[in-house]
Amino acid sequence: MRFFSRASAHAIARSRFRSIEERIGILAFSLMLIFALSRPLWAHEFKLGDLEIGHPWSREIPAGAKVAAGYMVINNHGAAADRLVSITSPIAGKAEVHEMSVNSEGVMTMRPVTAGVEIPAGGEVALKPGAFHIMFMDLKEIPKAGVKFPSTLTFEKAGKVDVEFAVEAKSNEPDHSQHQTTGG
Ligand SMILES: [Cu+2]
Repeated sequence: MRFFSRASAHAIARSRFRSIEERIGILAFSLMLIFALSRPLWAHEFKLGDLEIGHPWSREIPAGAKVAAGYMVINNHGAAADRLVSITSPIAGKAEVHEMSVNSEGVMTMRPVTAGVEIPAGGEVALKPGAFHIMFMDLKEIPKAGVKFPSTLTFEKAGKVDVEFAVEAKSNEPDHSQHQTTGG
């Protein structure tokens, strides 16, 4: 009995000691897991010099639609501003950078951004629904959810970079139907 209790006390002490290391391990593992789960599995990014292009994506378009939109987040870690000036893709005869905004009558409008999108030094620009976006026109191929299509971005200073747009299924996010009615 005495031996037993001493042995179990020893076991408890040892397991308590071990659990500290284990806890650290579990904590580290949990943090990794949380980090992994907080980023969508399909998240992907591309680098070009000081520029970082995060998760280019496009939403699946309804049957009969003639244009598709592209979105991404561009970070500029450099000390000088750069500009996204043009974009091409084998799936589209033509691609433009567009800007969406609400006019004085409260109507959503969009127009091509001829001078390109400035990515400020140390800054970030999000191309997203309702704001700047890429418009893929004269589609040769209809982007299907779950696939990725290639595209080349050209920046004024950094030059060209090949990226892939991940096509996502339609969701409840604000849609891009404005383009279907105005034709891009
Ligand atoms: Cu557009």
